[in-house]
Amino acid sequence: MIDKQSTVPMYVQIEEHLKLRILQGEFSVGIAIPSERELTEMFGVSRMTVRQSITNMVNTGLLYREKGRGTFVASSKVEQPLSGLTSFTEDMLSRGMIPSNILVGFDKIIPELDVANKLQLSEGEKVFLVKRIRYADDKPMAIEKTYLPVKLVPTLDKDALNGSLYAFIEKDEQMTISHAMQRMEAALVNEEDAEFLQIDVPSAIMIIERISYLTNDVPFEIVHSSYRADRYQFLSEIQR
Ligand code: 16G
Repeated sequence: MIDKQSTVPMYVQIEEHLKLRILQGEFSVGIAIPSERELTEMFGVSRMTVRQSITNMVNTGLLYREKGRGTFVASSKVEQPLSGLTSFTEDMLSRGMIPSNILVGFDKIIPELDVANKLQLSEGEKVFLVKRIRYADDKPMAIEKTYLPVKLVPTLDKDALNGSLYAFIEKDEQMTISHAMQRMEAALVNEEDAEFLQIDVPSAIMIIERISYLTNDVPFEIVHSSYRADRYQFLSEIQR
């Protein structure tokens, strides 16, 4: 299968071979490809060569690694439009995926000045600081750190946060979510978040900061989200 005399490097030949088998459906989405050891035997090359091929395919998004489980064929990424003010729950349900959360932090704190200013709070006013890992079909997609003024959502509790925050605000609290401002930037994941997202360090993530407002321009949340770059693609329509 591998031509060791060829001018095409062996790791490239292995990549081509694996890509072909993915294309032919022999290795399908979510299915583990053979282990590094098996591939090493299969191709009669060194483990380093196999590792280089796999790493390249992980970097281009064709494969993904799960700690302790193996390397899998990646599904095409979630396409996230940047035009609508939707919630994670709505986004996943609309794609036929099942959303779930793990609440890893829920505190009532006096926020730092920057957060207090953005939420238009006076000195000493408290916020809920919520940290959730967001899953789609039991796969980690994103981490969200959310600040919400306590005075706006005093009854917020763990039950509400295990479901949809936006549903709690709109249905239970009968408030109207109106608009938001978002900024995005690329980053490398840190150790702690890599654990939560089940990715290696360093992997790319997309960070989004969203400030969302109720009607009358009342800010009700600041969210710092870290999205897995291998699971997301962001889409916007532009006009000339
Ligand atoms: C989205 C929003 C986040 C919001 C959350 C509510 C971005 C960048 N973030 O993830 O601001 O708090 O949805 O989701 O889009 P939920 O209603 O499912 O809890």
